[in-house]
Amino acid sequence: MKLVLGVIFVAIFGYELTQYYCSNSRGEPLSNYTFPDDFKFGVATASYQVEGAWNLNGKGENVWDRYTHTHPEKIVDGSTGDIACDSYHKYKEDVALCKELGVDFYRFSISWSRLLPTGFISKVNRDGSDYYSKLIDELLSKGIEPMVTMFHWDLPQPLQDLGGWANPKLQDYFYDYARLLLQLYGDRVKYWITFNEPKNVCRFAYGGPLLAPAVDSKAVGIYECAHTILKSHGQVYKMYDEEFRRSPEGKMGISLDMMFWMVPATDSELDKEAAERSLQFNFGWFANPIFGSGDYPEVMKKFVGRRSSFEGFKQSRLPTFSKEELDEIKGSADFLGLNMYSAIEASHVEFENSTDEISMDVDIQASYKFQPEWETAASWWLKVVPWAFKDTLTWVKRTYENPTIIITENGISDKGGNEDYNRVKFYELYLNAMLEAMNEEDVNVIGYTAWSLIDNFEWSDGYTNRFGLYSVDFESPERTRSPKLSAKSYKEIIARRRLPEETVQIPITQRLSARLSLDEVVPSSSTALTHSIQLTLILILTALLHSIH
Ligand code: GBH
Repeated sequence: MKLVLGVIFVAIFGYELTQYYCSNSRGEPLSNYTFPDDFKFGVATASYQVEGAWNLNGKGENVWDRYTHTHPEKIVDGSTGDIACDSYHKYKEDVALCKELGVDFYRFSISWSRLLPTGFISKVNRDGSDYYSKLIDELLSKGIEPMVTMFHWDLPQPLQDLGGWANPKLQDYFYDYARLLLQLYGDRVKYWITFNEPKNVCRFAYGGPLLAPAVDSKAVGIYECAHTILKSHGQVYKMYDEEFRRSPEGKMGISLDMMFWMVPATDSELDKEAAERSLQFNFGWFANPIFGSGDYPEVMKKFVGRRSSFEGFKQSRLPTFSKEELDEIKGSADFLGLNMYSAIEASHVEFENSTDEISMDVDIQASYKFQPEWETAASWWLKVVPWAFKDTLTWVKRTYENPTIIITENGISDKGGNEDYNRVKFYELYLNAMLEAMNEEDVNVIGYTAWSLIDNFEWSDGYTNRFGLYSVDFESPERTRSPKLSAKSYKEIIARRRLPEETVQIPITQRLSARLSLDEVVPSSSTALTHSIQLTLILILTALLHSIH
């Protein structure tokens, strides 16, 4: 009896232990597609999230400096990017990590106010221009291509004081800044991204309290912001194309986000339309003018127009482009940068006659919820839905006539630690879905970027949610970087140019639904069941073993 029980005991515990210690034991099968030889891999960061040195050597104040200093309560842990990962001083270490991973390119962004402390072209901060010059040279000397984002959310405060992106004048100031970047670095940088996720800038920084400067203008400012950004992008692309493109390899694009792939809640026509409409309002808003027919999506014009007139506006709250502007914006990109993350379910909402709220949310006429069985990352909005990546890519290909796509961000958050099995698995599953889209749907993806190289300041989540392939010790003045399991697995994928045959097996103690507190996650019922059965068995066995003694 004792022996039998002992064997069962060892079987259950032993199984768990092997899962924990043998990182080689694998789970679900992956496709055996390989990455094309010329496929490029990279990693990404953004200036405010990693640089620190917020007021050193002539840097000016930006909206994130102002926001975190004056509204610590808006940041989950009350933190700031004052020091962050201290990449301003440790950029050589960051480049060394890129080298260790074997990536082809490093995507980083330039801090506008480090270069132009006032935001305007009249005063260039020499220290700032040197800093990025050194970073670029360091990358090139290690055989890594720089991919530069001109604007990743840290707008100079003096420009915000004029209304920020809701002010059409910003187009001129962005033009001056972009021109300077092209003059300074155009000879060495082949990949340019004008804007990172303009939708999130407009929706969250001008339409509510989630990103700095948290202007609350969710019916008007939100659309004006997008309008200025689209015009700015078009104008800068034209300048690049006409004056700065050094070789056919020189490329400029924009990074648009699929924060949520939209899944119709039911099979009804109305819900299907609500999902498509939501894609158009969130993605088509920027993609259709640049990559599509060349204006805001028809469905946006219709819905915002109808709602605006119902509210008493003489003109639609959705602005209109002139013919020249439309021409300049249409086709103004050599590639579509896609930031891929999560998915959500969309349902139709009837036109609301009785609400006082005027907002883009009301305009869209859709409501959203997550499917309870989707696993969640540490960030509430980030659900692990790999097939959404394949569906997104297929939809983007069909909707925008097969554009050249670079995945400029993809990644998952957790609460930290270097044994990040969930991240290893996330990358395996998402890369697998991407390979399926490339091979089964002929989607033209030429590069992929993991977000992020290192743990960093995750906007209003501060340092509570971590996305890095390398961890950063934020307690230590050294901001010591160390590799997580995911760094090793990403490195191996890049070197072998293929995925392992099966996904990594996640130790039970590390599984997403097991690790997060209940209010953060609804555990998937099957995992919860397995856990409770296993636990009960272990308890019964322990009791039995005791009683035998
Ligand atoms: C990207 O945004 C950003 O480009 C990058 O800087 C960021 O670190 C990364 O992804 C991970 O978030 O919705 O309440 O959390 C992805 C979408 C939009 C998610 C802004 C976080 C902040 C407010 N992000 N959002 S909230």
